Amino acid sequence: MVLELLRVHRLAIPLVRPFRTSFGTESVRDVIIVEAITSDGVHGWGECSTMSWPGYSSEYSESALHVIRHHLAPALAGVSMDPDSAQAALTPLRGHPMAKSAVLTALLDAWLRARDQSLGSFLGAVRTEVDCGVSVGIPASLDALVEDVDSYVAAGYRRIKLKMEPGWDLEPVRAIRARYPDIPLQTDANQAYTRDDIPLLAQLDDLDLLLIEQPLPEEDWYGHVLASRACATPICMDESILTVESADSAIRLGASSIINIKPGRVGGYLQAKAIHDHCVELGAPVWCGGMLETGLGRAANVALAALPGFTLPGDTSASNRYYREDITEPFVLKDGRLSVPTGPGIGVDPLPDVMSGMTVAIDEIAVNA
Ligand code: OSB
Ligand code: MG
Repeated sequence: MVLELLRVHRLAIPLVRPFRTSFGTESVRDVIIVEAITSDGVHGWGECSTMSWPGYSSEYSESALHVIRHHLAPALAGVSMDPDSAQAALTPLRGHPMAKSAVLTALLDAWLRARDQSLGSFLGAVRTEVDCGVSVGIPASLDALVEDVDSYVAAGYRRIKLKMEPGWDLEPVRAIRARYPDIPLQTDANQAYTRDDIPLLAQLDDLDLLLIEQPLPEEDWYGHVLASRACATPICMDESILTVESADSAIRLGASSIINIKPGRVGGYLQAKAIHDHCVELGAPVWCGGMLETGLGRAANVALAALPGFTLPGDTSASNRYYREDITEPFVLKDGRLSVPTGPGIGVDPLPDVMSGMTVAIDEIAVNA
């Protein structure tokens, strides 16, 4: 079995409500889906978690399309499809983890489908369902926030994450904590603060938060150490964690006592599993982050979140938190949990009509034709 073709689909999918973070607002998900087609006619799927602009990290959708066509696909010519060989073929190319993750996941999905093995079983899942949290964007007002959070609590989410930024921090988080004294609650700043703001972050200590996610810039390791020393609330890095080594450094330096693992950000599911395994060895809890995935990306994330070290609820929300119509059968929350797919590979397929209705461009790249 060899990889014959990569078909790269670019979709535009409206979000149910605009998602505002400290780095910008997204109203339509600009998402790239990689379809790997093998010589045996097996199709595998991988989702790229880039956004349309380099706000979360330096990658964005156009950069991913470019690097897939001009660098990743050529690097796979003559390479075996087994997951370690495919990953090794891309390792000499620096950066671009989200583009790599999309391609490697499509290959892995095809490889697992050919062996009739699920991604969950391949990765070492120990759960059949996972606890789900929800990430709540920055709304227009405090009233709008309360309305959003009420709806998510009513839907059964097991943890609420509030996006924050300077000017939108103590007051909204206090309001939600006062309204829901017992709900597991955390915040995410997406790098919006500086070292000067650490005393303000420490004022969140009396709100019994699970963690504060990425308060400072990606490169500010010492700043996160200072924040960790000043705050009783655990600091959890997201954007800074790109490899096993960065996770190891974060924990050993005391920059981050909990790690957010996003497969896209770390270059795929093998890397995500390696970071998980290392964090388990060091005794650091991990949880599965998200990037507003469609059902394709969500299926794989839910499989990852079923590994034993994922002891905190992930940003693995149901399809209807993001999309009126998902491109797979919808993931539905039951008692605050999603079921881990059991079918071969990622265990779900795109609905062809729905997907083609949302497609804005397709690029086909011959690899081993
Ligand atoms: O920082 O975790 C983040 C979405 C897009 C980019 C970055 C982040 C997020 C989220 C949403 O918080 C997670 C999700 O529900 O998929
Ligand atoms: Mg984050």
